[in-house]
Amino acid sequence: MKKIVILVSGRGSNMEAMLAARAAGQLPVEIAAVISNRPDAKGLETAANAGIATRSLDHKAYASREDFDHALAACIDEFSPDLVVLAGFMRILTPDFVRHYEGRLLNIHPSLLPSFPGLHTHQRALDEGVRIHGCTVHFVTAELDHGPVVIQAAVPVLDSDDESTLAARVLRQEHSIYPQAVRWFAEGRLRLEGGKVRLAAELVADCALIAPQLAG
Ligand code: NHR
Ligand code: GAR
Repeated sequence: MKKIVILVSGRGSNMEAMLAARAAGQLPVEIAAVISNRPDAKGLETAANAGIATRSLDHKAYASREDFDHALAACIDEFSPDLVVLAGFMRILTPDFVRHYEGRLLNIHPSLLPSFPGLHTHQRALDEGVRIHGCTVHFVTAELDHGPVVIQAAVPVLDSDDESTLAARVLRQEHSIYPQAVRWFAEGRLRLEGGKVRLAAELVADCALIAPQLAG
């Protein structure tokens, strides 16, 4: 069975979605460890309660990004994972770190990339007035939020939305597509080849047609 290490910075609901999928027999992986750059991350507590090894490496204790990433990679590699999963991990990673995990480092980003890379994606989507928003699972490359896309889910943006209602709608989709992507990897159906995603999987859905909300 493939081994994964999950990196979190906070709440850890995407990590919980992986635990739930595993418990339901839908994610054939060994979750070797959950690691956080924030010692107080709720996700660490959740993982420890589920009997998973946890580690925390406070990025503020390191003099540079390179030093932190070096220590982080050493910590991860103690578990010799096949795949490293960023789940709400909030530190930009150095090119050396990314290269070390090439083809075995996934991220979930809360927008339909290439729209809205970076932070505060839901508020920016509202400010732009887009009608469709969503989330993206991608392989991580050195260029932030620009790696090859594995799977995306779309949600409508409603006139009544604020940042938190929109974030909640997107988050429900994150909890569905991220375990799916990790499952494909675990089953050997998903890989990065020459900088492109190769996926041997059935079509998940035909298409999503999302119209603007009717006024009134
Ligand atoms: N690293 C690389 N090289 N490439 C990517 O695609 C990465 C990455 C590290 C994290 C997740 C990403 C997201 O999905 C991710 C993708 C953090 C920031 C950020 O600005 C931006 C994007 C993402 C994660 N972080 C600030 C920093 O200075 C700190 C912000 C904070 O601590 O709240 O690192 O959105
Ligand atoms: C998720 O919405 C994830 O997509 C996003 O943060 C949230 C983490 O929630 N990630 C980023 O913004 C990365 N910069 P979680 O901790 O409950 O999984």
